Parts: sequence; structure tokens; C-alpha cells
Amino acid sequence: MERYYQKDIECADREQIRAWQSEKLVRQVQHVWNDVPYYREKMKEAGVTPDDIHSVDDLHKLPFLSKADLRDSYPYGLLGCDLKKCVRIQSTSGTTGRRVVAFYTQHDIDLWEDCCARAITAAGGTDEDVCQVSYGYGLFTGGPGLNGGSHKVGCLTIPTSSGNTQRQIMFIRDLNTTILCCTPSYAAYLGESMKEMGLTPDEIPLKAGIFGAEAWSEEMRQDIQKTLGIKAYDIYGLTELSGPGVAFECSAQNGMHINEDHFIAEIIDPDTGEVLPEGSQGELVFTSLDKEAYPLIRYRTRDICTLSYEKCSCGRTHVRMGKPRGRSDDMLIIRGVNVFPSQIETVLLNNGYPANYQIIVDRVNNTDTLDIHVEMTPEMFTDQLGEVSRRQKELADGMKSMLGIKANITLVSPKSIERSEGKAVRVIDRRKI
Ligand code: DLL
Repeated sequence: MERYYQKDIECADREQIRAWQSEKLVRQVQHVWNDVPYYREKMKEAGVTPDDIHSVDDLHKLPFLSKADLRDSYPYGLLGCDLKKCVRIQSTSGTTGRRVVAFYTQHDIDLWEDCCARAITAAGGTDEDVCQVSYGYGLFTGGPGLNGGSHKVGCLTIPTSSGNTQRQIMFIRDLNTTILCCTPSYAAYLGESMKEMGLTPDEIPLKAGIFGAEAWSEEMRQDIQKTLGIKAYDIYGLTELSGPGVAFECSAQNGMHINEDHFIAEIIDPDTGEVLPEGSQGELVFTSLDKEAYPLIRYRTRDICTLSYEKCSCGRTHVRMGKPRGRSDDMLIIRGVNVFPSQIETVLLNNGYPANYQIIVDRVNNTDTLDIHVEMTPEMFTDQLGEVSRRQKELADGMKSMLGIKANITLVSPKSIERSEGKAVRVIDRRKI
């Protein structure tokens, strides 16, 4: 039986959703015009005022916001209300340049936690469940967001945060954790560790996992589901909009429903900014409709995916986004060819390798090189050179047909690639471009 957290909203008809969006958009544009001088200037430059915005049909008239705008206006430039009204900040890891600092009023946190509660309920969660939140707590949104959602659903919440794998497993077993929330790469690592301890899937009390914050393939999902004996649900979100729960998967496991009562989604051509028709692949752009403290209009996520308005078997009516195949800035250009790490992962998993790999890109004599280090499992481990080179060639052939370029494959021994407790770092780009 499908469960809903806010059924009237999650299953509302499309006209109703559109009416909510139009009404909220008009209000939100007025809000940023009045309260966010940075965006008002952008609107003036684009020759648009709140009087031009009557419904969702007028959205395209509004200027985009990019990550560069967020950095330029750090820390208070995009704040939409009196700082006194704000009760929290969250922040991105800021690996490139300045951090993004997002502000929240109590109302913003409340709606964000509702979104996470919808995701947990869609994964079958009720007040009978024990929900272990193994995303990082702190500035990262994963821990706090799912923690709040889990409380709202009434689950017994175990706020382990990430890391300390032995303790994670101890709590899962001793407290009968039924729902696990963490990154897919950490879920795979937990599965691997439990397998090594000799635990079979039916000795693990988990029934569902809510995994996101990084790109992961369908093959990786199958792998995790098998090792942990669970149903694995994808969840998407970003700090700039709130955090996890912008979109989440239902029992159909076929795309993530975007919480359209709070966010309008568009797909645009990343080069021209043109809005693309349904089904096209492009960059995902969001407008937040309810945020008080950090209201973003037409924010370019740089995530590449598709949207589908097709009816879903779960009864929800909100649009579904496909799995992002990585950010447009995760995309590598190697010898002029576009390569996404997720394509490499698909080849590995299709050939029976777990998703423990590292991609090393370099430039030698003005030519790009692509090296992929792939870990063998203990079961497949061999040190027979002939066999190793046969397998390396097999993988190299698979990569060539997936990517269209040559990759050098090196099989490495089990456990030699460092595991991640949060978002996995898969790419080392040594080119000095
Ligand atoms: O990763 C929020 C989050 C926490 C989502 C826990 C899900 C679970 P940021 O650190 O701001 O926020 O990173 C946002 O991560 O633009 C995507 O590129 C990527 N991302 C998030 N979820 C997914 C997903 C959190 N399910 C950025 N699949 C986003 C693929 C994802 N990529």
C-alpha cells in the first residue's frame, strides 16, 4: 500500500498544482523585488518588473541566477528577510571558491522537513520505524534535513551522522534500524562491511534506504539492494534550495517526484538558456516558491537530467526528474569528448565490479590521458598476470564502446581505494588547464 505524508498535496491534480504555482510565483517575485536589491537590479537589467508576472507562463521573462551570483553576493546579498527572523544557516562544502551560505527562517525549516517527511513516507516509513540518519550533521544539509523529516513522520530517529562504520553497524543490529539514510557510496561500504562480518541480507533488519547527495547508477542501486536486502530510494536536493527532499522517489523507483508546491522546475539548454520541451535532456533550473530567507528565482543547478509529466503508478502527480547524470561541471572533456563518471560506473557495474574506482585524467605531450583504477572484490581477486590483463582488456573494450575513447584500466587489489563516508571523490584531474 502506497503511503503519503500530505496526500492532498502530493496527489493534487495538475491544474491545482499550476494554480498554486502561479499564485505563489506572483507573491515570490514581489517578495524578491521588495526585499532582495541584488535580484531587483537583475530584473531591472532584464527589463522586467513584478507587473509583468501573472502566472507560471511568465516565468521565462525572469533572469537566471547562477552559482556565480550566489558567490558574488556572499554572505548577505540574497537574504530575503530581516536577519533577526532567521534561525539557521546551512552551507555547501565550498571545494571551489567561496562557500554558499543559505539562510532559513523557522517557516523555511518547517517546509523543508515536510519535504523530507514526504520522502521517508514514500519509502514506507511510519512511526513504527527506526530511522538511522548517517548523512553528515553540521553545515551539510543531509543530516539535519532527514533528521527533521524523520521526527515529523514519528520514526525513532538515530542521529549517528556519518563515519564510525562499526558503530553504525552496531546500532543497525542492536536497535533494529529499518530505514537507513546516507550517501549511496557509504551505503555500499556499509553493505561491504556487513558482508565481511558474515551477515546475510536476512540477518540485517533494514528494509529501506534513502540515498542521495551524489550521482549513482541503476546498477549501483541493484547492487546495494542485494547486499543489504532492502529497497533503495533515491533522494535529491541542494543547499541553495533547502537541502535533501527537493525531489524523492516513490515505490515505482522510476524518477524522483519534485515537490512542485514549493519548487517550479524547468529544463534549459545550458548553452543558450532556452527552455526545452518535455522529455529533453538539459540543465535543471528551480524557482523556490515558499522560501522566506533565501528565495531563489530560476536558479541554475548545473545538474543535467530530464523531466517527465507521465502518470506515475504511485498516485502522485508531481513531475518526476530522471537521475541526474552528474553536474555539468562534473563532466570531463577528454580529447574533446564529453565523459560523465556515471557512464564509467555503469560499465564497471555491468561487468560485475563494485563501484570502487578512481578516474585519473592527465595531459601528456599535449594529449589527454584517461586512467581508471578499478578495485577487484576479494572473490574475484587473482594475481595471475594473464587473467588480470584479459579482464583489463575486457573493461577497456566496454569503456571504448560506452565513451568512444580509449581508457587505460588498472585492476587493483581489494580495499586499496579509500572509502567515502559522505560524497565520494572519484575524479582526479591533473591537467593544468
Ligand atoms: O547534497 C543535499 C542532499 C543531502 C541531497 C542528502 C540528498 C541527500 P549539496 O551538498 O548542496 O546538497 O549538493 C547538491 O548534489 O546539485 C547534485 O549535483 C548532487 N545531488 C544531490 N542529490 C543527488 C542525487 C545535497 N540524488 C548537489 N543524484 C546537487 C545525483 C545529486 N546527484
